[in-house]
Amino acid sequence: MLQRPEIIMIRPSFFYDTLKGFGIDFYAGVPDSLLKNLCAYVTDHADANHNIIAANEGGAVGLAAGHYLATGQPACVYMQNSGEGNVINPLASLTDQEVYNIPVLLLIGWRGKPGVHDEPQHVKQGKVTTGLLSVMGIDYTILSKEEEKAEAQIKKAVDYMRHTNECYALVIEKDTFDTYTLQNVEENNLTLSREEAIQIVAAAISAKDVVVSTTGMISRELFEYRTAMNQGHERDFLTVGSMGHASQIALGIALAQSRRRVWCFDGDGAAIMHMGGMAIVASKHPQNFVHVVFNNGAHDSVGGQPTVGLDINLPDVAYAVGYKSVYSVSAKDELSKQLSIINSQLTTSEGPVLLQVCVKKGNRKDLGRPTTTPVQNKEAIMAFLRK
Ligand SMILES: Cc1ncc(C[n+]2csc(CCOP(=O)(O)OP(=O)(O)O)c2C)c(N)n1
Repeated sequence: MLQRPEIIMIRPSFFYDTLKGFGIDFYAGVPDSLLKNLCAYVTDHADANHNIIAANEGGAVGLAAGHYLATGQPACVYMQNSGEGNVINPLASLTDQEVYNIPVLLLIGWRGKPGVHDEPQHVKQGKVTTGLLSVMGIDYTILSKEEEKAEAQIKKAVDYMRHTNECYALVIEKDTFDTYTLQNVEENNLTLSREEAIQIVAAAISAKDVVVSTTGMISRELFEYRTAMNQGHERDFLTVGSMGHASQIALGIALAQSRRRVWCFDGDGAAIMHMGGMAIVASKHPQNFVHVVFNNGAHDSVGGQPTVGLDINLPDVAYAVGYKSVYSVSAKDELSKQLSIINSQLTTSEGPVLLQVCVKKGNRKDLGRPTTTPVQNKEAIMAFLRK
């Protein structure tokens, strides 16, 4: 009989207990799909003050530094490799041995590893993941999928951090962590799905308008909607990477083309990641700017880990920084009504507008991915914007 090869992976409980054994029990980070099982385990087993899902990865390094100052213990910061960009500044000017010399154990999910097929936004980041660590002078290892070897690597990392007070990175390949299903699922009682909400908003915007959509499922659902409706994709800029910057891309377009409405389709995780961008949007008073935040209180695209999106009042934040009109809806008919108000108002009154659409978590299992390349997407929208 043909034997199936044994799949070797690390149990999340093993990793968590091993770190705990070495005195590391404080986690901060931004979730990643490659670290989904570990993040779920940490969420279930660390108390709320020992696992902080940060606004962005740089903030997580800040939290780790604060924890070290108060306890003398290094913390673990988890992230997708796309978060490396967000941590370079605090790694170079806060934790580095030439500045405060503070140890942090970095756990970096390696999307786009050379030789492993991945989406276009991960290819470049995958190539430079370890090179960036080297250039920053951060020692690292690729974590073994065998527990015994992984334990030895973790011990080496901890010894290194204790002796040098420097950061150390564990780079995590796909399928390193065994399955773990989150037990403490925070359900919201919302009924509208993000995909339905996206379809309603996309159907309500005029043919001249453009959309800048954010990283993850929001862009994928918008792309599928256009395909299903036999529409082209030239009006949409799908920000497949660069999480948290969609509103600034949209602002750049809105300022250059003030007679055209620009809609930003944002997620709560992304909006919070670089929330300061909202103040900059408001400071320019773009009358042609509509910021739609599909708020499910989660990083849905990478496993549904919670954000603070539904615990804070995003419309109030937008209003406080100077958005002219802010709305929040959670039902289909409310959404349609609000869109017609926004559409009628925009011709007369001032923007920017923020529309929060509270939606439930989850996505269609057979959701596809954009079939055009990022460069094709750029060329198509630039041609459309020239019209
Ligand atoms: C800088 C950076 N960190 C992390 C990621 C991984 N990532 C991709 S989508 C996503 C979640 C987005 O959440 P949200 O904006 O709330 O949208 P949702 O998926 O819930 O619709 C994350 C964390 C990334 N792409 N870039």
